[in-house]
Order: sequence, then structure tokens, then C-alpha cells
Amino acid sequence: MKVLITGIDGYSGWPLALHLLSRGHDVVGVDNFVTRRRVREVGSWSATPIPSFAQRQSLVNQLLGKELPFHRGDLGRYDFVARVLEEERPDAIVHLAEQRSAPYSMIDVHHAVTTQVDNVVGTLHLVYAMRDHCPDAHLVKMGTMGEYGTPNVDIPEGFFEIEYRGRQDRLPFPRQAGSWYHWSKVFDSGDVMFASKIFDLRATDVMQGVIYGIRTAEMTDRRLLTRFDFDETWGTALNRFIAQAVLGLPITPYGKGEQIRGFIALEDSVQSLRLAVEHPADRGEYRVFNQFDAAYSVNQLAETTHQIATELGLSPRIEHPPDPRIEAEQHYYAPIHERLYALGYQRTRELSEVVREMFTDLLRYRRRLEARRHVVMPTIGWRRADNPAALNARVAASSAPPSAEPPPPVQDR
Ligand code: USQ
Repeated sequence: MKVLITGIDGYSGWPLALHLLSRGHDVVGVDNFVTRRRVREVGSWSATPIPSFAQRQSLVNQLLGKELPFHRGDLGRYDFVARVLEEERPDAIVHLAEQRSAPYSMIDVHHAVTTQVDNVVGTLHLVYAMRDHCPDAHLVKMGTMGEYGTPNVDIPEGFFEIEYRGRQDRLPFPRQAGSWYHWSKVFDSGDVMFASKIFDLRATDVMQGVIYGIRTAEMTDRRLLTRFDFDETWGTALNRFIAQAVLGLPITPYGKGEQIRGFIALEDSVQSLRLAVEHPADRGEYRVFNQFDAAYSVNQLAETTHQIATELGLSPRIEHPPDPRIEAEQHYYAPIHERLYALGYQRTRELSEVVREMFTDLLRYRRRLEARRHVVMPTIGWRRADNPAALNARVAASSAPPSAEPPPPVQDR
């Protein structure tokens, strides 16, 4: 199959490209490198050194013997999106090119607006360009488990049967997102559901849990590693905890730490996206997959991190800062996740195994973590008004300009 990945340069997009290429698919990439710029904006960088995209293309060529065509551009420009789809006519589009950070969207009004405009407009441009240039293609859209929030009932995969005042229907399950970012995904879901109906498109909305991990089986060379964010804005819970333990900073489950989320290893996340691609939805069908392996509280993840860090001779400690978010710190959580398993999905990575692997990799990149330790602890609050000032101060304090990133290391295995 020919698969177009928007956001191919990102944390998930790059491993997905490698995985699909290794499974014999053709991959075409699209990206505008905005994540690299926005991570610099908050004074941070990836713990793993990331080669330029041109270098990534030659590595794919050299190590996998594959071509990786690429279009640099912004999904906010319809002429660009239409031209790429007309030229490439892919069988599937995996749409990952969205602003993906909840804290980033909560910095101030401008970050809230840019998140929602980028995400909603990019998706709308894609569905219109699909209608006009590749109406038979399958859109695999990255949604998020966070769209549902934490209701006090089980969470179905997108839709549920309801009886109300004596009548029954199958309706979209209510959304109760917890950040401007998560709300942008809710709006996207509505738009994709509607587009599949009016344009007769094939669409899968993947409600993804929090991803953790640093590498996949295809990363046989250190230069093929994906980016790894650990700062308060771009790093996610478990990835941050391990970076904190390596740095000797406190591991930070927020508030009571009983917030439960669905989690999935990076490797299994790309496996499930491949399965979605290889089993397309029907024309006019909008389907929803809840994509995670297991639900953990952030306390459980902090304890696992603490235990493995101790085994490795580090001296970790757990602290509970006040939760900077407005979210339930203790709640019921039972989402259903069956549809991917029905397509053959199997969990391949155990939590503790991936945590150990992350420690090994991050200890190797300890100096890069050290250079950005000042951006790890939380400062962005869901209610605070002084966020831009705090952010600007931190960027100014950043110890080295982005151009000082060392070149990618040479092959090590
Ligand atoms: N958390 C901590 N301590 C930290 C960081 C986070 O306790 O140092 C807590 C948060 O308060 C939250 C939970 O961990 O309750 C998850 O936070 P997160 O930052 O790991 O993830 P989140 O902001 O929800 O967003 C991430 C990705 C997003 C994706 C989403 C899936 O950034 O792109 O959509 O995970 S989900 O969480 O299922 O919505």
C-alpha cells in the first residue's frame, strides 16, 4: 500500500514510517517541522539527537534500501494539501500532523487558538482534498482517549446504545475533554465523522492513550531513533518520570496521583496504526478504535519508575506537586478496547521491559537531559495568567541555542 503520513518527523510519525517501510509498504511523508520549532520555543530539545529530515531520508535509503519521498509544507495551506494528494494519490493517509501537547495549548489565549486552528483547519483541508483527489483513500486520524474525559461509566469505542424517554438510538459517546488541545481533537472527530458521511470517505478515528518508549524494533541504528521529549510541555507522564529519575529530580505524579489513563508502548502504537491501515474502513464508514494496552494511575507509573531506578543504582524520589491541571485526581476509569484486538493486535511490550530500555537509552543521553533540566518541573497551570512570562524567562535561561545541538552520533549497533 502507499501510505502518506502527515507529521512524519514527529515522535510517532517517524517510527510508523520505519515500521510500514519494513513491512513492504511505500511511505510518503509530509511535515512542516513545527514540533522542532515549538520545542525550542519552550527552551527544550529532544533527549535523543535528531538528524535533519534529509539525513533521515538518506539513512532509510542506506539502511533499509527504500525511498522515502517527502513534501515539506503546512496543512494550513489548502493549495499545498491539494497538490500533494493529487500528485501522490495514496491508498491511506495517517494524519498525525497536529499540535499534540495539552500544556502547550494551555499557556495562554494565543497557544489555545493556534492549537485549535492548526488542528481543525488541517483536518478540514485533508478531507476536502481527499474528496477531490483520492476519494477511495482511507483516513486514519489520530484522536485521543482524552476526548472522553473520565466519566463514571464504562467508555465504549466511539458510540453507545442509549435509551432515553422510552426511545433508543446509537449515538456518539459524550466528550468531556480536559484541555484546549483535547477539545481540538473532539472538534476533529466531529468533522471527520461528518466528512465520511457527506463525502463517502473511509475513516478510522484512533483514540490513542498516552504513548511511552523511545525505540521500536526497526531502530537498529542509533541515528534512526525517534525524538524523545521530557520537558513539562512536550514530555508525557512516564517518559518524564524516567528522565526525572535519571536527572535526580523528583518524579512528579501530580496531586493525589490517582489519575488513571490508558497507556501504550510506542512499538505497539505503530503496530496498531499499521493494522488500522491494512484493514481499511468501508466507503462512508466512520469507525472508532480505543487504542491502549493497559490503564495505570500515575502513582503506579511513578512507583515502577522508582523501583527500576533503584535497581539501577540511582537514588530516585517521588514528590506530589499540586496538580497544575483541572482534572479529577481520583475517579472511575474503564474504557473498552476490543476492536484492534479483533484485527489481530497483540501487546508485544511489557511495561517494565520498556522502562528498563528507556533508562538504558536516557542514561546514554544524560548530558542532553542535564542541559535542559530547568524545563522539566511544571510551571504551566490550567488557570494561571502569568504563564507567558514564566515561559519567556525559561527560554531566556536556556543554556544553549538550538544550533548548538551536537551532530547525530555515528552508528553503534
Ligand atoms: N501527569 C503527572 N505528572 C507529570 C505529567 C503528567 O501526574 O509530570 C499526569 C497528568 O496530570 C495527566 C496524566 O499524567 O493526568 C497524563 O498526562 P500526559 O502529559 O502524560 O498526557 P496528556 O496531556 O493527556 O497528553 C498525552 C499526549 C497527547 C495524547 C494524550 C493521550 O501529549 O498528544 O493525545 O496523551 S490521552 O492522555 O489518553 O488523552
